[in-house]
Order: sequence, then C-alpha cells, then structure tokens
Amino acid sequence: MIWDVRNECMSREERHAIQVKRLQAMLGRVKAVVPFYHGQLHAVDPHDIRSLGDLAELPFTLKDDLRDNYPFGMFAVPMEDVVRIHSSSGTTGKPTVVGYAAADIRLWAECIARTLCGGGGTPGDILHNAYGYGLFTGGLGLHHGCELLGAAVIPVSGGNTKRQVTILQDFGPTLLSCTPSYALHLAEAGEEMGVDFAALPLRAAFLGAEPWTEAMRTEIQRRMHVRAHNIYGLSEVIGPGVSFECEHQDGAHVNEDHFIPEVIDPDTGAVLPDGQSGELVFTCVTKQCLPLVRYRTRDICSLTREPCACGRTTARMSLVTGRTDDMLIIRGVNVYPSQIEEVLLRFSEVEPHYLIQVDRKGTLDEASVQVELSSGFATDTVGEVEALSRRISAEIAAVLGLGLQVQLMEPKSIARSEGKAQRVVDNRKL
Ligand code: DLL
Repeated sequence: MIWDVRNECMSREERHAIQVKRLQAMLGRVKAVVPFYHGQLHAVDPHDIRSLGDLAELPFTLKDDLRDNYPFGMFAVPMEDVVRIHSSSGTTGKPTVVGYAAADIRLWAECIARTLCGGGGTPGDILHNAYGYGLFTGGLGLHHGCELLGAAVIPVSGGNTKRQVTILQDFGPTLLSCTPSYALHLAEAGEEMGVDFAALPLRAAFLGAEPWTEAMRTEIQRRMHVRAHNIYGLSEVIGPGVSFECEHQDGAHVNEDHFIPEVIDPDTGAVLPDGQSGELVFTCVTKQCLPLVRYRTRDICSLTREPCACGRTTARMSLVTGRTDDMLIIRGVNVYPSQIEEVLLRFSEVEPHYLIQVDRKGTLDEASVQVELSSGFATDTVGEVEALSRRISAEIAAVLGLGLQVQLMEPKSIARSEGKAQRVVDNRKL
C-alpha cells in the first residue's frame, strides 16, 4: 500500500525538478538566516545549482558543526516558530539538539504514515509503539505518524517487558515498532511466558534505530511470526521516517522529495555511484527549523535507483552495515560488529545476544565475543562447549581474517536492551 502515490511514485525526472527547486530555495534561506551557513555558503549562488549533481560542489555539514552551535544556533526559524525540541543522546561530547516548526511536525507525520503504510498498516490497525518516548525521536515520531494514518497507537514506550508481553496478548496489536534488539527481547520474554506468537494478531514490525542484519531479520520473523521491516532515520535529519522498507523488504525507500541522499567515500568526500558502499549524506530541502546541507551521517550503506516492484520510484538504501565511527580496528583489521553478528546467527546453539570486548595487552589488541548459549543447547560436557566455541571462532576468522576468542555464556546472562543495544566495549579508548 502506498500512502502518497503522487509523491512516492512520480517519475524520477519530475522529482528531480522538484528537488532542485526546493534545494535552491532552501540554500537561499539558510544562507540568509543561519550564520553558520552564511559563512559556509558565501561563495555559492543557489541559482547555479541546476541539478542534483551540482550538490557535490557544496560543503558538508558535520555533527561537530551542530555541536559547535549548541543548542539552537543552527535553527533557521525564530524561537516563536519552534514547537518541539528533541535531542540525541550523544555518547561523546555534547548532545545534538534538533528543533521542529509546526510544518516540520506535519512533514514528519507524513513520512511515518508512508512508512507504516509501506509495511501494510491501515486504519483499523493497532500499533504497539515500544520506541522510547522522550528526547529520543523514536517514540513521538512513530506516534504522530500512526495517528495521521488513522491507526490506533499504544504509547507503551520502552521498559517493563512483562507488561509489554501482556499488552501484546490482551490488546491484540497488529503492528509493532521498536529496535530489533528489543524485538528479540520481547520474543524471548513472550516465549518464557508461554505466548504462542503464531496465534497473536501481530503481523508486521517496524524496526530500526540501530544496525541489524538479514540473519537477525530471519530470526525475528521466525520467532514472532511477523514481517520485519527496516526503518531508518536520524534525529538531525528528522528522526525515524527518513526511509522505510515496503512489502518487498528489498532496500529502504528514501523520502527523497524531502531528504536528498548521496553516498560518498568517507576519506575523500567524493560521491560514489549507486551500488557502491560508502557514507550516507542527506540534504534536507523542506524542513523549516533545521534544514541541513549535505549532512554526513557516518552510516555506511549503498543506494539503488532501480525500480522496485511496489511501484515507488524513490531511491532505496541497503541495510546499514555499520558506522564510520563504529568500525573497530583490531590488530590492523577493520571489523564491523555486524560481520560478527552474521556469523553468530549461523549457529542455532547460541542466541543473538552478544557483546564484543576489545582490550590492549601491552601493545597487542585482544578481542573476544561473549555470546549466550541457547537454553535448548543442553550439554554437560565441557568438551562440547569448547568445541562449539572453536567452531564459531573459526568461522569468524574465515570472515574477518582475524581470530577472536569466543566465550559461551550461560543463557540470559548478557544484559538486554530496551532501546539501542550496546554491542561493543572497547577498553582501549578508556
Ligand atoms: O535512531 C531515529 C530512529 C528512531 C530511527 C526509530 C528508526 C527508528 P538517533 O537516535 O539520532 O535517531 O540515531 C540515529 O541510529 O545515524 C544510525 O547510526 C542508527 N540507525 C537508525 N536507524 C537505523 C537502521 C534514531 N534502520 C542513528 N539501521 C543513525 C541501522 C540505524 N542503523
């Protein structure tokens, strides 16, 4: 199902013309009203930007630029016009603060209505929204879009997992939204409480806010009896609603009429062709409060503009395989947590709950992965556990070219997340 047939399915030529017009208007506006862009774009005449290819001439905006202008210095509307403020947690340094004018909130709801509709949501559906409500954009973002769609939203937020399972049983939601790691946690808690997911009306899940893999999707779909759709977004660009997967689950459709995507080589900044993996960059052409020019997300993925069987003509992004800043360099080898996750999920003897730990002993990096044994893997012999750990370690070595120690942990011993899962502890940076 398609929420906005005109804007999601128009020809690429028609959309290009709209994007360029919006881009020119946005550049003129930010140059005039945002001191940061006044400086950045002093040599740019917006009317010289005649195609999206010309975007490559413009400077990037970095997370640090938002931090340097903390909290409201990048806002392009006066405070009287700001109706909402969110903030991203910011694990290092100051958090980034994002603002919304009334029109931005409406735009956001439209983008989420497209998202939910893309996964089959309609009026009459009930969404169990377990993204956190608060400064995080997940909870409220999904909430307003669901109401616009005309479906009922249960604003359950994160936490109190047992109560969430009871709500899944008693209220009969048909749609679920949360992080993929929390979906697994809900599946596990439900199984422990004797829930038969196949018998519940739940049919689609809208999962995002953290990287995940196809293997994880398969696992969630199998255990919860839902279709799991990847949804992507970031606070700076709007929150959730930047892109979403349709029923074909074959790349996330970018809401390109609002957020123009590019993929660049993170080292040189050069724009990469479709199909090549690199850092995702967005230009927000319609937002009032926080329009951004070529914002570097640090997320790694590739784009395709091949037609999708659903009829939407928007560019699609692959699953995010990692972030330029979550790549670990262990003994000189580049390692993304998602590569390790892929391998772990090949083994039915372990659960997809894991923690990668990196230490430095003298001058040498030492990396280990803690992963839980599944409760179905019943063995008393130490030998069997050791053999399993060696087999997993060998498969990781085959993928990464690097041996990691695999520690098999008791079932349920690794902390579960209610929001974004923490997968890496890098003690070298401490
Ligand atoms: O996580 C917005 C969101 C909420 C997206 C709910 C989807 C669902 P931030 O807290 O600003 O915003 O974090 C943004 O999370 O740059 C990615 O690194 C990561 N991320 C978000 N969605 C995905 C996804 C929200 N589907 C950062 N796959 C982004 C992989 C994702 N990573």
